[in-house]
Amino acid sequence: PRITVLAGGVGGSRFLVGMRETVRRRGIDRAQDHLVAIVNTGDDLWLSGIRLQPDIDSILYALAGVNDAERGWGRREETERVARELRSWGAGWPWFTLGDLDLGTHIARTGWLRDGLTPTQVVELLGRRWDLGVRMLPMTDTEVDTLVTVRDGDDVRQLHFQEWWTRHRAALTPLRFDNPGIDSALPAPGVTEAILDADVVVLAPSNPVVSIGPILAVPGMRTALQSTKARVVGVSPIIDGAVVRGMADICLEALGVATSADTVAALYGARERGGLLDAWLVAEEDRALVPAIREIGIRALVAPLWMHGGTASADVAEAALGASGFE
Ligand code: GDP
Ligand code: FO1
Ligand code: CA
Repeated sequence: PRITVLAGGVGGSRFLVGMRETVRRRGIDRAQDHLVAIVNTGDDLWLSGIRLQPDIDSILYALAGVNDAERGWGRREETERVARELRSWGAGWPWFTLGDLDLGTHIARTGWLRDGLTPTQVVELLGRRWDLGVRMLPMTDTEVDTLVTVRDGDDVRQLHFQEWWTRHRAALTPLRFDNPGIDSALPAPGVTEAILDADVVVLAPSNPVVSIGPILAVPGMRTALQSTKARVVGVSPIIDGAVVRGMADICLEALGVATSADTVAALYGARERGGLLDAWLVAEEDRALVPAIREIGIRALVAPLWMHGGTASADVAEAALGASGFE
């Protein structure tokens, strides 16, 4: 099978670990020949002259088994000696910690970029260290930021997504999210083909606004999803009216979308009616929403959606494959 997954950080990496397992269960050794991840780069940033790619790194570390699963980002057994030095220098953001091991990744990446490699080539190099079993592609090689417009008392101002989330813990009410310049970004090499040539395309249970949103905003992406012969299956990041973790609920509110598995399905829309989804997986807790989702024109299926651990993630991935009609 050729499986292409659109993914952000935590939800994306948990799902990809499961999907890799389902591919390997089918007796396939080189899972990376069958499984492509198109990864959000909207929350990438420059800090102290270093290029960070939070969602790429979350997926990289999780597939390599070196991630801090509890915290949800960065490396396991991390130390922070360099971060303390940076704080003493007043360099970077004092509320944004670059771990020592994580910095190794950022320095390698930044060096390769300065040598003239494209982000796609850099991601390919990062992926070579471990047997990831997934081919990672950044959504675009164009640098795009995610900016959040917030209301701050009587003021309206714009700040970087990382500042809004990591520094303010989403406490400032967001009015909108923007990716300036994304209208002139191009899909990274291989991205359009990965969608058009797939047997199955999955929208991972990632943040619909700041992870899947930027991927879909890259010009050509929606057209590719609408014209692929593959079934497009989405997995709900919302269970029982709540996020599993993170701030997708607050992001959705800015779009005027309720935090519910059916409203997120409606946000993506039915492929047969100009939207993106053929099928949508919801948790047992959301069984009552199935008729409403079918009403929108999307095949709704109840599936296990809790991805706590590799086996649980594989069950979710199996359900997504099942929903695609491709076993
Ligand atoms: P980020 O870039 O690290 O914020 O991660 P993503 O955008 O990939 O994923 C964030 C989303 O993952 C959140 O909206 C969560 O609700 C969702 N998520 C995390 N764990 C699970 C899980 O076990 N099951 C499901 N269905 N969604 C999950
Ligand atoms: N999240 C935090 O809450 N605090 C941090 O200091 C922090 C540092 C950090 C460094 C590199 C990296 O790749 C991710 C990092 N994150 C940190 C996670 C990140 O801000 C977000 O959770 C995701 O980007 C959300 O989409
Ligand atoms: Ca992210």
